[in-house]
Amino acid sequence: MAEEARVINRRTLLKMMGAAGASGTVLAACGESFGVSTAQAEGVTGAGFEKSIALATSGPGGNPSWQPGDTLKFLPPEAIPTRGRASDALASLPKEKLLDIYWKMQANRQWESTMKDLFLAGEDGLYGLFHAAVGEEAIPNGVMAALNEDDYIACTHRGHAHLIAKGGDLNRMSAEIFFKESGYNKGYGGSMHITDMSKGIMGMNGIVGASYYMAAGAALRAMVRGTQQVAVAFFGDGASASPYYFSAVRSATNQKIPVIFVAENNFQYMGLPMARTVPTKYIAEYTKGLDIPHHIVDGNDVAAVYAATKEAVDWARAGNGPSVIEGITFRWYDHSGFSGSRSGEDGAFRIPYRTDEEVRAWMSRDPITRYAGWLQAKGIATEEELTTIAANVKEAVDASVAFARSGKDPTPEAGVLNTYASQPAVATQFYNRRGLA
Ligand SMILES: Cc1ncc(C[n+]2csc(CCOP(=O)(O)OP(=O)(O)O)c2C)c(N)n1
Repeated sequence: MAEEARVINRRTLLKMMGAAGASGTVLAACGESFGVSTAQAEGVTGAGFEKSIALATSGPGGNPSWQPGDTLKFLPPEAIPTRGRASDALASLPKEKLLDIYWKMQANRQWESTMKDLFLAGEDGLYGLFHAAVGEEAIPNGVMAALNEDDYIACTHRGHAHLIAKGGDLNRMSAEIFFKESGYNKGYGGSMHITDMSKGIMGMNGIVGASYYMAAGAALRAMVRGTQQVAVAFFGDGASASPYYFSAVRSATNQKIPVIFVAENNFQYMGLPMARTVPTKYIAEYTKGLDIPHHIVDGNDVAAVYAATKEAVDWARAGNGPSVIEGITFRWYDHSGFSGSRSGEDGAFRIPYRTDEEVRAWMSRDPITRYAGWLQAKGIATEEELTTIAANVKEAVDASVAFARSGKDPTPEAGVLNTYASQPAVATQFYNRRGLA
């Protein structure tokens, strides 16, 4: 039954996306990623779909010099443009803040790794999509270290690390993943809708490319009110293909809106290597024609990300408008879920659109290990202090799982809460129309 259900879900998803007008590349990415054969796809969306799969995965287009495994060209780190005084900029922060960054990076890693183990063990109540950002922790934490608490962020579907780095609550996050009433969205949203406006977190988002205008809108509001707040739009290399990206950066430049566009370039667009989706070497090259700062940084180095963000934040608060930051990084797991991975072990292997060699190479550039080394080399923390922090995080993560497990399931009646149907007049109309009143 499980396999049959999965096939139906894939087909339904593709059908829905086809109906919603998703582009050929997006559909092809889905088809490829979900392992749907072209014959199945043909039945779902017609001949155009089959063609688009073929084009997106093996036809001309994209950047033909790119192939799976080519991210190794970005290694060693010297190949990535570096920022001279990045390390000094980070070191100027107080020790308490630097250790808080370490706590949050550990929490990103341990929370998602724990969820992975629970998913793999078939934990009751855990289902739905889960996009792990393990391996990418330096970008959210470098960015957030340069923001104030009341600044805004608009996250992606791969946003757990954004939430934790901006101060999201582990208990409420775990409870939401378990679909419990005590979760951030009262158990009705799951991973991709977690939002915490009290912390400026405008939410994770299942709509790829939605962050641009959410962040630009929040930043425009701040600009009009003169509050000095800035907003950050996180997005992936795949999302950079959206036409909304160009128009948002253009509009923000035109109106000097204090928004920062942060590309988390992990080279992977669902089941497609960046080879097929990005026509240039760097995403930050797309908008170079606009007279705004573009920073390309080693996205596995918190110091580099922090320094670039600090410059972008200062630039925005001074009334100069947007910046683009591209962090070069790599996700250790599959697009969604945990195929190719094992309980208690890091990374996912034998995934068709990347090579195990490159996964291992990127894992050897682990942003957390590197940050721990930096803290010790600078004499900011001892190994013992860092071990204690990691142990404290483990306790907090375990406690969040216990909190989630002990939570109540939402009632079916609560399904209409906060919707028009919860307003009596609207609800009556709704039920009348269906002959249910
Ligand atoms: C508008 C829209 N199109 C397609 C999808 C399906 N989809 C979900 S994630 C994803 C890939 C996004 O890739 P990228 O932006 O590189 O981010 P990453 O997953 O690598 O973090 C796609 C195509 C979607 N959710 N929304």
